[in-house]
Amino acid sequence: MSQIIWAVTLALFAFVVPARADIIVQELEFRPGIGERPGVIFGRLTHQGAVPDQLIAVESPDARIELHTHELQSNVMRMRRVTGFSLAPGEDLLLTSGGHHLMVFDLLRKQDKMPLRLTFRFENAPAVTTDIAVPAKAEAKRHHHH
Ligand SMILES: [Cu+2]
Repeated sequence: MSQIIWAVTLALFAFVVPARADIIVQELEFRPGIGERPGVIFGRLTHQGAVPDQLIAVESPDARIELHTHELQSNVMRMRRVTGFSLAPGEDLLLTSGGHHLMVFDLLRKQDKMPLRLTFRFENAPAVTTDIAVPAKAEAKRHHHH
């Protein structure tokens, strides 16, 4: 009997302890674009794992999200789309003005006050899905989309 209980306990333990370390997505802020211009998302990603990881995509049912960075080209800062952001163990990845950021294209407003749903996909860590508030200004600008 005690052997059975021990086996069940072990099975539960194996199930509960995550095999992959989580990445915390926090301090998200959505700044809508003016008119038809794309919006931008800032925030902070905290990597709790022991091995390097990478943010490879951010998906949304309500918009197309691109990963962008800023780069100095001929003394001019320009935005450039990238395929991923590196996440070093124990370090935060900052999504910030003038640095790495998320660009929001083709924002679709299904109903008023609906938040923007984002799914962050990583090379190793489990995906993180979170909702981000859409400021009222964006709703007013979204009377017509094509
Ligand atoms: Cu950009």
